Amino acid sequence: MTVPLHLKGYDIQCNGQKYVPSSENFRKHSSSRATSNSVWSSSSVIYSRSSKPSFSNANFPTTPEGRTYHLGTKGGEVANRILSVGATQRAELLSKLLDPPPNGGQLFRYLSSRGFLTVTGEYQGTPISIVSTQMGMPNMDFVVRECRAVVEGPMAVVRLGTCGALQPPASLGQLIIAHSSINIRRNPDAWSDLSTASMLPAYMFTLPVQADPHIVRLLAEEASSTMGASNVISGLNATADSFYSSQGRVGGNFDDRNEGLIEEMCEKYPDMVSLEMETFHLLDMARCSGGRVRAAGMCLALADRKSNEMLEYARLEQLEVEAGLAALRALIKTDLD
Ligand code: R1P
Ligand code: URA
Repeated sequence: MTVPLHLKGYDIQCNGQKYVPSSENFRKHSSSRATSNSVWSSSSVIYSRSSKPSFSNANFPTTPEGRTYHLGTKGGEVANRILSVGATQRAELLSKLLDPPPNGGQLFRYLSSRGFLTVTGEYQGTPISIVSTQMGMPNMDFVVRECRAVVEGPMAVVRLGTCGALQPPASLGQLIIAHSSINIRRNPDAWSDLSTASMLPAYMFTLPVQADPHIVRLLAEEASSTMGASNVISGLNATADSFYSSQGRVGGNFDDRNEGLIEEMCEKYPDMVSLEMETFHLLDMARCSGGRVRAAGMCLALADRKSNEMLEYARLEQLEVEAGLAALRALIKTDLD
């Protein structure tokens, strides 16, 4: 049965049970005391530039109370199931799907001076954090390392982003789950003055890294239920170090030598379907975590790189909520033992 969901103006069609949005579900409590088993403190915190924290340990800087340098969170404020999204606006939107802690108070919110927003609450009784990762692999590096530093025990991270649809079967508006990812980077040495530079490739491709197959399976099941199976595909992702040059976007202002790059990618990797900027690094970090981080990534196809079309923004927001629900449901089912 399809049940309409209402979330602040969004009319979401979702197969299965009736969902009560957390914004209508907030319990009003006078106490803001956190119980010993809750993973976050129940007060809202905004980290402002006017407060001047002092950091020690140049190797991994933290404040005396244990706040990390860029995300600004400390132990007890981040859940071990994390939904990483690019835009802060997407984090705000999806935080409406979370419930506050059962002991009262509000969702935990922390906006760091570097612009990373962490929101912690519960989804169907399980603690979850939503973190806005912003853009690019260095920012994903901050998120994974600094969350890992303040979370106890095993951790699961799902990325929900947007991407370009590279080639069929990918198309505009689909949710594309990465079963694996490669990294494509512009090779600056190819532009050097050395006589050998012309022999160098302008773009370099890494070997693929695999997503966690258990989380991939859960994401596919949950997304098929919230979005319809025909709107969900999986395939090889490419994470680029630029939205422009290394994703084959051409323009006259720079010597990018990328005119044939899209064709090269399609020919070399017939199952490559999505192009974006973070997934590879998330999967690579998980691979290097000694089993302490399980990760997967999926993206909504916002740009069709063959037809040159872009998805309408209003449609994107509705898809973000449907895909966000799928991510939350997959995260709470992820086995972390
Ligand atoms: C580029 O516009 C950004 O959008 C994609 C890319 O990976 C990059 O971060 O993802 P998000 O929508 O999650 O930011
Ligand atoms: N994000 C990207 O990185 N590339 C696209 O084409 C669309 C969104």
